[in-house]
Amino acid sequence: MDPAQLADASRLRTRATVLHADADSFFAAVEQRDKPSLRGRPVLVGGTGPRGVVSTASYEARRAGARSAMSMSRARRLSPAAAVLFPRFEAYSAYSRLIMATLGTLSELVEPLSIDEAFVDLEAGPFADDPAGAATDVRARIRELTGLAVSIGIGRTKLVAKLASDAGKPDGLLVVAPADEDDFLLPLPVRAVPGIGPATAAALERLDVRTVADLRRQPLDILTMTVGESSGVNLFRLARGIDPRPVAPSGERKSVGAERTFAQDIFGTDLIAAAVDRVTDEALRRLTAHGGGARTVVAKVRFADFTTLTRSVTLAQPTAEPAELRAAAHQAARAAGISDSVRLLGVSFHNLSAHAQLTLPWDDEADPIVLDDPAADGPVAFGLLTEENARPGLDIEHDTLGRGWVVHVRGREATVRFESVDTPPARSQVLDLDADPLRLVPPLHPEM
Ligand code: TTP
Ligand code: MG
Repeated sequence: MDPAQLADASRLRTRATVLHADADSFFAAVEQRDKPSLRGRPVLVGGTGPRGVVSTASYEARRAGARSAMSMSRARRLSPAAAVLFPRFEAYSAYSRLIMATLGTLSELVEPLSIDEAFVDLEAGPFADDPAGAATDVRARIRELTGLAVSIGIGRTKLVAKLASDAGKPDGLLVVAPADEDDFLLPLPVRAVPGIGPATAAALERLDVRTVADLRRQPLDILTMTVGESSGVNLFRLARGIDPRPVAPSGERKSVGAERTFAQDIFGTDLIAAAVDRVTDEALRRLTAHGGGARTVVAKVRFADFTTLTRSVTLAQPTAEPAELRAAAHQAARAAGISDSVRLLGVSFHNLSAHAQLTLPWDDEADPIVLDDPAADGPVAFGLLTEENARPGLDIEHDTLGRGWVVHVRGREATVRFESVDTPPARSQVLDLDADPLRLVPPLHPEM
């Protein structure tokens, strides 16, 4: 490959009109919004069981060192004052829809990347001449509508826009003009570049490459020898700020998958693994027919007693790579803790992306994220609150005392706070569930 041709940036747009928006500490910020007594306090959202993992930490808890993907027990030790909450995916989806709809007023071309993150192509809307004004305005409107802070970065490419929104966090807006791109990119550590995971970063470190400037000094053939042909080419281009990926809204389709009910219940690790493989084959065939890749793989398991469980694995980036998706399907199935007889197995792909083929080939280094399933069959059933179904943070309602949320339940004694998005902060109070039954209820949706 000809390095001069690869370094040719003439196909890139000339104005900084790619916008990247990412909500700050999203799950925790939604919790602080919906639970006024937690505003300004450290909050950890994630698995609340003994082996739980942190989904996200509020900035107050991050100051104490708590981070996404850390074990909840470690995060609690670092931030002992933190409120620890079980995720309420329904609430996060509702806030996400409002954020995405508001971004949609800037341009027809909005590409959601995750629940709280999207690219917007301002060239396709009326604000191409005033990206900073559009960003200031949209941040204010999202703040007004949802109470949430969204950081925005703007650049000539997806690469620069994403790095700029990271650099501006929290509650930031950073526009990187084409003339300032090198000043912005060159000092950044290569680890900050999306797609460069720990293994690639370690390989680069052996070449004494720590910053984007170091990376730019490496000849193409050294890079391809170090990390392989296609990754090397990608690194060579990214080091020069060359990233021609278009903002590409994903299609209508939300998921593809397959499921199978067995004539006879199956059990045993080997049989179940073989069944996961067969169902995954079918799901992969449908994904290939649909085109593109997926970021989330959901395994659905129905046991002989008809209880149904779903578990999902979300990868750091969308992929169309069958081996990666298959590994994620097995991981999700294992996370469902299959031990009993199984009646039905399903595997489906979500967070579909038309452009997974453009993701960087070294993406597989990032650890996948395992979440309790946000979709159907989740662990939350609405009905009367008991010690068994109680999870800290869930919404409850009392006939006369109104709406609030669960702090904890011991036996028939429930500690709750009666507050919601537009009430003053409430003190916690203890109720006897026999005298004062509480209903678990779905979250209130924020309105447009
Ligand atoms: P992020 O945007 O990566 O993180 P964040 O919004 O919490 O914080 P910030 O952007 O300010 O750095 O992820 C969005 C949400 O996705 C996050 O609030 C929780 C969820 N998530 C997980 O469940 N597990 C994870 O490992 C990560 C990184 C995020
Ligand atoms: Mg975020």
